[in-house]
Amino acid sequence: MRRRDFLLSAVGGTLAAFGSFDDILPLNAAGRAEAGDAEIPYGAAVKTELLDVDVQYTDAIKRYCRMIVGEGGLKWADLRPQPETFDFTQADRQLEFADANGMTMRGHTLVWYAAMPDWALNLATPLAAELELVNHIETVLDRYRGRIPSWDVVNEPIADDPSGRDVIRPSVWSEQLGRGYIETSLRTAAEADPNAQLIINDFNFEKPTTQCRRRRAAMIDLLRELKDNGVPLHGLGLQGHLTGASEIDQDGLSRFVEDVNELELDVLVTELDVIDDKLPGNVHVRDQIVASRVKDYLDAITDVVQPKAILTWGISDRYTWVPMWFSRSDGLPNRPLPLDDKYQPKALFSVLQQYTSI
Ligand code: 9MR
Repeated sequence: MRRRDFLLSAVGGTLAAFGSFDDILPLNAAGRAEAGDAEIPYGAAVKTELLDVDVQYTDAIKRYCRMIVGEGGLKWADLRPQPETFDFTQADRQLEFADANGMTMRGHTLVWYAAMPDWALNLATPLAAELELVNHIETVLDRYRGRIPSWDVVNEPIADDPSGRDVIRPSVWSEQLGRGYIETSLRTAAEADPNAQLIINDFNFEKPTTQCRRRRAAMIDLLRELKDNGVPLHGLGLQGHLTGASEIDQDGLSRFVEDVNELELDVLVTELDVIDDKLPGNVHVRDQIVASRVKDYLDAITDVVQPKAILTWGISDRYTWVPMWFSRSDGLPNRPLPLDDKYQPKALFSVLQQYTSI
């Protein structure tokens, strides 16, 4: 039963047209009590070089997070500069920080098409690719077995706009091994750390577009195939890089989460933020829209299941990936995250308080 069927959103469509929405958010304490059955652990992606260096940043992570994930560090480009080298410096530092502060750490990510060193992009045969893939997963999980409990084993496997037979995103792994690289990765991970939570992580399921409908269908097909074949897989990570200028397709998203749930897979929100390049410049207006998108998104998910974790991709607008790809044409800084660049909580923070431990 979906909560939305009997609990009408206070904000919902009101903001959709960027109309009048002054002071609808932040929501009050009553909203918090209604919205969640239990607090969902909150976490954030961290930049290794800032930990215990930028004091305000570090304090914010310590104060609000129960969980961290490295924004980098475990990606092949960081870990595998040369074929024979594993450089664990960043990931070790992140884990040490998590342990010292009573947090858990998620592992991001074992297999991705991007952030790859050249030598790995040039793996030229199926045998070479499989040997490297298996060796990589075994080596990393051997090192962190029992210490990093949850892994984005495969990141972004679905093609941007899946159609026909082109459903899997092109990568060196799919080129050499076909879609079987996903099964191989999961089976290798399960053998290397039988207790780890193994996740497939992907984005762009939430807009009211044909593309997103296709992406949801392709992901459900993939998850079903893996489950039918007895492949070890425990959940789906919804990245949640929301597009501020687009409404959330709440019905489509809820149905998708129902399908995932029926496959007995957990749901996590792994990289939440709101891309605000096309939103109005006015900061108050922008922050309200950003917050309302996240509320719509989390309502649609929590109507069906409680995610096992909700992590934002960064914590403060001071440090965010968004301007790398989505800088604003008016030159104003992006505001995608729960704290502003002075570490003050924004409307998005209040929304997260309704659902999470933040
Ligand atoms: O935020 C990350 C950025 O700092 C890196 O340069 C980039 C490439 O490694 O990856 C970004 O994080 C991405 C994540 O790993 C996967 N989902 C999309 C994220 C934002 O691009």
